[in-house]
Amino acid sequence: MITLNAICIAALVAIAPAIASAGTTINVKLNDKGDGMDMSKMMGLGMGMHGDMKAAPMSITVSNKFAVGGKVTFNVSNTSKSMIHEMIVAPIKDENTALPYIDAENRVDEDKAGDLGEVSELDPGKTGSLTLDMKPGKYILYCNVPAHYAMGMWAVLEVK
Ligand SMILES: [Cu+2]
Repeated sequence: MITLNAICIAALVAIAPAIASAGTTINVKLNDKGDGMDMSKMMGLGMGMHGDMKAAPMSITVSNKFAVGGKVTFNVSNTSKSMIHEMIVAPIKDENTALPYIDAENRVDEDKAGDLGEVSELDPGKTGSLTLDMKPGKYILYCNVPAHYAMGMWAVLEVK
């Protein structure tokens, strides 16, 4: 019995760290409403821009808005039929403060916002993944193809 117990304990000790380090997996979808969208009227929908998000022609949806601190894996899928999208991860203070923006280029200033990692420029229908070691805090996932962020392509993730 002692031997059996010892074997069981050894097995548990071996398995436990594997479970603890598996981390959180988040499925991320990069979405748009297709070629028929009227893009000209759909700006001002970035974080903290106070636009009507229900009207957003583009979006990022996440399977989970919370993750556990440590390893976080993002499995990213571009659901678009016609457009390139990407996912960039940056830390944020809160959900109401606008990200630094380059108006002339119609996109977020990635350097000022702080780029923790990205799955860049996925063709329509393609997938990619990214694993980050994340500390507790709030983060934004956004697409920085020109104008996409302001058309609603962002989501907030909280790491606890
Ligand atoms: Cu995009």
